[in-house]
Amino acid sequence: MPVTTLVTFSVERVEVMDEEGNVDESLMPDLTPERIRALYEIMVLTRRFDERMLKLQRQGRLGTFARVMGQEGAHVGAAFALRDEDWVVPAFREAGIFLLRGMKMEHFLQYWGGDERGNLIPAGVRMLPTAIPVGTHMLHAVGIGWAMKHRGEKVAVLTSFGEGATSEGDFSEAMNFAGVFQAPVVFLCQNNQWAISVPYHKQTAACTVAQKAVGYGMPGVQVDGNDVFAVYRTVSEALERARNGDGPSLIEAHTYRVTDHTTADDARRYRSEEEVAVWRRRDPIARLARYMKKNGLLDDEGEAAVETRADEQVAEAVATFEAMEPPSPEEIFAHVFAEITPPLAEQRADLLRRVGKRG
Ligand SMILES: Cc1ncc(C[n+]2csc(CCOP(=O)(O)OP(=O)(O)O)c2C)c(N)n1
Repeated sequence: MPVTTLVTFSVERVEVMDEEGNVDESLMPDLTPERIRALYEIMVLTRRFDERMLKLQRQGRLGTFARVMGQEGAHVGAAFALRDEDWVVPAFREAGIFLLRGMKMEHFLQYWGGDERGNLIPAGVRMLPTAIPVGTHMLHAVGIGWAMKHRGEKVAVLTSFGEGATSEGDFSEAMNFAGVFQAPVVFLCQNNQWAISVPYHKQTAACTVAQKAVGYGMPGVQVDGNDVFAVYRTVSEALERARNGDGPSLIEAHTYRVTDHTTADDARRYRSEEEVAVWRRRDPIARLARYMKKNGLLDDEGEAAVETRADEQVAEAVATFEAMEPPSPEEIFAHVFAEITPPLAEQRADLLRRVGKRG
């Protein structure tokens, strides 16, 4: 009996733009200068928002925040490939997706300020709210994709998550179901190499996340996640395949979390400054700006104007957020379950008693 090879696989990595902003024209996605400027603006807005969130938290004006600095190329680049009728199901480190898809910045601030009412998605926007439980939302994405398929809508679902989420059973269930039922889902793993203090090599023995696609019968590819053109190109192709009924894909955006896990973390305790410095030099926004300057799409003055506009927008949203009425003690408990559970009812009564005492 001979031994035969049943399956062999290889994993491709896509890069379009180098760190100096030079592109491989043969791989360059079809983006007009206006679209490239719009992409740059939303990435800068995401960055300036992110920086302001840290300051607000440090000043005691915000609960916490999962910063996205350095990951704008990965998640903004991916969401930029969506059409309005497509769905997006993000996790918690995708501020740029929320801003791009029309979530009001003040509501996003309200959510991270601890007020769940800020998690309401505007009517008509095909997006699910922030999902803090790691990995659970990938199943929701597959459910939506399957429903869209049954309804005959030619749309795709993009869901994003960290590499830590791939160790959850939910990831396997979502990938398997999507593969078997050919759900139109694009799984985008923002592999930022750290799940809080757990490094990639302790998360998985696989040398890429992309190769996990093989086991579920779908294509998997790695892209340079700090190269926004590579991300946009790869995600666009995968979304198109999904819309055309050609099934799901897994895309690993290889990137790095240059800041702490959240404002409650201190990453200096578990990783070296040298490692971070290497990735800071690969900054996705600086790289795109270099490309744009070389190609006459941006100059120093334009760059400063984009930053000023972003800062103004953020300042306005912060002012609106800080003028909002906090929720009443009753409202804090209102939307947790359809019917309030006995322990929650007890906590609510306790809080009302305390507030009453204070008043
Ligand atoms: C089910 C669940 N387990 C644990 C946590 C605590 N937790 C929050 S983020 C995180 C790490 C997530 O890492 P990864 O998926 O790589 O995403 P990243 O934070 O790097 O963006 C953990 C363990 C959680 N929120 N949900």
